[in-house]
Amino acid sequence: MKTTIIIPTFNEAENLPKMVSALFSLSVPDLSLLVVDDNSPDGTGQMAEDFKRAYPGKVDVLHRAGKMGLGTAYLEGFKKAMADGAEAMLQMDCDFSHPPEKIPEMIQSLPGWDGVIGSRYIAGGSVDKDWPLWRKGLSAWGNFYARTILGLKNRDVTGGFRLWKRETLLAMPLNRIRSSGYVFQVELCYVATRLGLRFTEVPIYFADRRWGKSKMNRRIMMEAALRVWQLLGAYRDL
Ligand SMILES: Nc1nc2c(ncn2[C@@H]2O[C@H](COP(=O)(O)OP(=O)(O)OP(=O)(O)O)[C@@H](O)[C@H]2O)c(=O)[nH]1
Ligand SMILES: [Mg+2]
Repeated sequence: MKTTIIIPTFNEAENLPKMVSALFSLSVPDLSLLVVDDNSPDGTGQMAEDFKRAYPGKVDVLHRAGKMGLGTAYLEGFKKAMADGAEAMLQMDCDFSHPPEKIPEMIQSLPGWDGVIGSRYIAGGSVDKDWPLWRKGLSAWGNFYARTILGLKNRDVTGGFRLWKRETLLAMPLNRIRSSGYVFQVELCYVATRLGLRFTEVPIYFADRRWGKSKMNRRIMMEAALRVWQLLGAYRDL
């Protein structure tokens, strides 16, 4: 199965080389990487070009003019990966919060399901053990908030470590997705659930980023809090 890992990047120069070697040391056949870089000032995009040359046919890069958010980065990434023939697409962050070593298990779990969620909130999954209580609480609260308002059955609906079958993404009206920050993950999950698509969850340990800076900010959090309510009205027809 031709599997493309899509990684959006903004200033991940410290993480990208480590990520590329972690991914290509996995024993997964037919794996390729698509980096979607938003003109990172730290040169991540150029670095990705260098990897593209070093791993011909295995690494590709989509360059965008500036920081335009996670949501559109993934939508453009999905489109390109599908045009290039991907049969499955995996979303993940570049900061090692999503453990690359879980990818084989996610791929093995895919048959019989429309997608696989790398999950912090099922038995065996967890968030960084060194996070202060408020941070653990905020993460759990955000997930509970979205699940409850939208009536979602999956346990981790805010995480961004997910494997999709090509057919699943093709069945979804991706041109209607409007979220820009990480609430994009909730919107995808909600649309898929409205369509009756089904996901299995594989437990992951979500470690805090060790290198580079977080892109989380108050605007992205506000967007998430409000957007969840908007979603209720936006997809009544599905
Ligand atoms: N292309 C692109 N990538 C982005 C953008 N914002 C974040 N990213 C990438 O998306 C992934 C997740 O971003 P993080 O900064 O880790 O955000 P987060 O995981 O929500 O926050 P932390 O828990 O603090 O790490 C990383 O690979 C980022 O480089 C963006 O606007 N454009
Ligand atoms: Mg992160």
